[in-house]
Amino acid sequence: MSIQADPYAWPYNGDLRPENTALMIIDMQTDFCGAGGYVDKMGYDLSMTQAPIQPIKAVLKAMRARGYHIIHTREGHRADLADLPANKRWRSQQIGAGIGDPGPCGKILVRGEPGWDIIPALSPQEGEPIIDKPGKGSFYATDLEMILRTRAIENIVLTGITTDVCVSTTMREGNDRGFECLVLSDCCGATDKGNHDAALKMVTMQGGVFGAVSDSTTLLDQLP
Ligand code: C5J
Repeated sequence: MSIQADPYAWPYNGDLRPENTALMIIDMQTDFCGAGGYVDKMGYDLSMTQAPIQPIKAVLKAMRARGYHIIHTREGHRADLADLPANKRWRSQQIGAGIGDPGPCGKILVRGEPGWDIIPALSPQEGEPIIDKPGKGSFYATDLEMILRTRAIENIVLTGITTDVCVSTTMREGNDRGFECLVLSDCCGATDKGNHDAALKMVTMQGGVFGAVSDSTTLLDQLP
């Protein structure tokens, strides 16, 4: 069983089953796609990070119904900012969205604040792991790899925001660890269309240097 994708039918070995495959939904938080959140405060066009909400919802519904593993992530920091590198804080301040500073959705990118929460349209269900991460990649300083290995998950379907930052970093981290990764183009969004397109194109080089690219329509048609 496999899904039509670029540059190869995914997964490479045709072993696609609910038991060995996870849907990852990365950082679908108000801070990245809602009014008054981090991305909004930086002045970017929210329509681009909101575009994947409905496609992800459809994929989530289908994969949940078939018993696939579902894993959510949230980027955010401790309330005392002990896990916030000084350079990350400084850079966010330069662009007018200081991490840890008060905003319309509470303290920006701080755990427990309203802006940090996953948007209601994609709320996790009981039993679906949520990975809290301080960085862009979902593997760094988290227990994601342990959860994947414990559940014998080999394949990861990546969705979420942003394509060029947290989705891309997670895909690269996962690929280096031997996980077979697929990213769904319409289930991701970036703050810049060129960066979205480039991040997806990079995946397809070298025979699929980080995995493969497909879209929600194809996956929904072909998902076993
Ligand atoms: C960013 C993310 N862009 N979730 N975070 O800072 O992609």
